[in-house]
Amino acid sequence: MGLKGKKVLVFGSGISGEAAAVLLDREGADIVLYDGNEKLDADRIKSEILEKAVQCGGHPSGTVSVVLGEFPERMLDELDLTVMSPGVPTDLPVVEKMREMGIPVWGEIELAYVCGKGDVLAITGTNGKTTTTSLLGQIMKNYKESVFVVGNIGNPYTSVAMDTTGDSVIVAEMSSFQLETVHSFRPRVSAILNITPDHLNRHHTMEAYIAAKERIAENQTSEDYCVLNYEDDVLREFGEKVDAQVLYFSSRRKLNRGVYLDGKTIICQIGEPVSVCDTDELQILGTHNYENAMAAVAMAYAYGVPVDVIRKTLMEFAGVEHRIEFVAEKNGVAYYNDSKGTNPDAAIRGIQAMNRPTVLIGGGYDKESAYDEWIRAFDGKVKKLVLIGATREKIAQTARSLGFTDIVMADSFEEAFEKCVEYAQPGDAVLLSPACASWGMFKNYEERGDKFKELVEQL
Ligand code: UMA
Repeated sequence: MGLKGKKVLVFGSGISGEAAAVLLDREGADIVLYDGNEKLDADRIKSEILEKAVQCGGHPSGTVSVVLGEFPERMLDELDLTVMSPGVPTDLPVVEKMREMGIPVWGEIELAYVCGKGDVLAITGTNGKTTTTSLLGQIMKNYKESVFVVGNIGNPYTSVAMDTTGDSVIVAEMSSFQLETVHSFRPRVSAILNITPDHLNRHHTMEAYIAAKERIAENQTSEDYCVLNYEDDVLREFGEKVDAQVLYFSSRRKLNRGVYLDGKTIICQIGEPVSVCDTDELQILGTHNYENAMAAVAMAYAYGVPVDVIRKTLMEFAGVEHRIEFVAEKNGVAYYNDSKGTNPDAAIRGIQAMNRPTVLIGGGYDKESAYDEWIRAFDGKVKKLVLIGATREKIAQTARSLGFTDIVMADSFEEAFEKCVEYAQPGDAVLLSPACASWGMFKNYEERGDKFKELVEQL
């Protein structure tokens, strides 16, 4: 679809919505940016978009309008396209109505893909996406000139789409929210790292969540590659169904074709087996991180990156912020920021990485997760659980029913931190790994992690 002169509604004015509006402006579309939050400042949003469009070398058309609050239903008749922000549910009645009226509903990823050029390497999965995306982005930067790392990692794909050329590589972290609204999106190499329950309040069922994740490969053909975790039953089965060439990775067994751990050595066997490096040469720790590394190896190798470049980058890579990040040791207590532990499965990995008695901050926004597996993973390591946010009562109930009673409630993040300082003894760890999203108390997990680090620094 040519976008020039088309009436396009952008739904949501967070970072994706604003970047999508800038891109659409540069494409010459007639844009209505809509956000349900009536407290936002429409004039500020509009001038930001026009300013960014100019900075990006565009010629703003001036046809950007910003609508806040109640959805302007009368506008539906005029729309040629709607572009959804990832956080906006795709089953809202008004979105259903758009579909019924035949208005195409794209996500901002689809828009960027249609407007951009180059090869896309896309990663999804419940956990490990950001680490794998960062690592693969680093490998690609050590191999090619024009590389963009985008998506759920916090950098909208739409913000770079116009800068891509046929020679660019786009390394994209994709959430299930973003995958719900792709149509022609076709990565050259895709990967699904693992699938465990998350975001069930949005997708309602595990089946729908899995189906969203699997859309990453829906347009791939036998010229493309799809990298999957052999140890995940859902993904192993999915490998039988995809049209792309499947490459598995495994931390538990040798594979005939794929990337696997042989003792401590990462072997890439796509053709002749090649030894990539040993896990003790990596700076990132834990089996889950070795799996992330293997997925990145498989993706890079499938794309044609020489093993030397992959090996060198793997050994240089120091991990990502907010993911089991060591902050500082204060008065003999080690402080770890795992604010990216936004679901129980991710938070289990946070606990597993601790090797000291741990005071743990948990709780936050309610995504309708179950917390029993996470509590079971405490495994005698957690000496006190400090709970915050909307989920605190639910978590406390689950914990008590499983016999864990060392629980304290806090009314604010600062109070939770103070309690941790009070309970932690020299030799202990304080871990922020809440098993919940930050929403309701913070804008995002980065803001929560930054606050934690600020409080540690102030000690
Ligand atoms: N809004 C409405 N109506 C609604 C819901 C939201 O108008 O029914 C409006 C809100 O008022 C707000 C805007 O939509 O102004 C927010 O849009 P958004 O939630 O899509 O947020 P963005 O700032 O655009 O950030 C999004 C991703 N956010 C979500 O998926 C919730 C970011 O992922 C992503 O980095 C960014 O696009 C760039 O692509 C964050 C995230 O938490 C990190 N992702 C989830 C996760 O990792 O678990 C999926």
